[in-house]
Amino acid sequence: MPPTITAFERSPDGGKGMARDMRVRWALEEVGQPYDVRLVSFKAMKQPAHLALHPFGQIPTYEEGDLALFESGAIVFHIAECHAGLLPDDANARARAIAWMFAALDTVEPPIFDRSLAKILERDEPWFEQRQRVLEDSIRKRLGGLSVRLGDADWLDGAFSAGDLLMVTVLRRLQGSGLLEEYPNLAAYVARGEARPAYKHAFEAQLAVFTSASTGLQRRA
Ligand SMILES: N[C@@H](CCC(=O)N[C@@H](CS)C(=O)NCC(=O)O)C(=O)O
Repeated sequence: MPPTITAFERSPDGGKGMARDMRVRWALEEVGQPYDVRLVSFKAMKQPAHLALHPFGQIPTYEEGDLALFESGAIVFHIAECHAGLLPDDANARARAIAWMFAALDTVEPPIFDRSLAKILERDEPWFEQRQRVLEDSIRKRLGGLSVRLGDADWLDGAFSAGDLLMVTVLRRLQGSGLLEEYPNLAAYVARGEARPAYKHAFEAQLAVFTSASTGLQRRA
């Protein structure tokens, strides 16, 4: 049986691939693992059946045999551990790739996500513009460090890894903001990630959910 992941029945982003099932789909496509997708509504995510899988009532989740996982980073890590192609064999290189996974989710994503959330929830507050500037400065600090480290390399540390996969998905949230474009090597890095066949397959699959009237199960062979 292929693993089953969960995704939004109707993604609020309208199919832009910003929801975190995108990273899991991409990882599965990179390693060539077929998978099923169970589509869940916002209401269903807060019901006991889904809460048993995900304590916070969110997507994505991952089920395979006796194993149920939540947290996109943990799921991508599990996929990378079980299949070749997303983590190097050399122990030190592997540890560094895992460090980049944490950097993406723990250091780079928070200010980027806070900015997006503030745009939705705080737009009418009198201090909105000021807070946006503060968040954008925090983002620039992260992008500056990342840009210097990447330099003119294709990927963060040698071959493409799960660290790059997560970093690209995190940086994508900045597209159209002008912030990413301030760092041409990072904009090119994101474009390189998006040009990978596995990324394209994953993107099309999540878009197909949005554009079709399907609810229930999606199968990716
Ligand atoms: N840290 C979690 C975050 C999960 C998360 O925020 N999921 C969003 C979709 S991208 C969600 O389910 N939002 C609906 C909600 O929180 O009710 C992860 O990486 O999996």
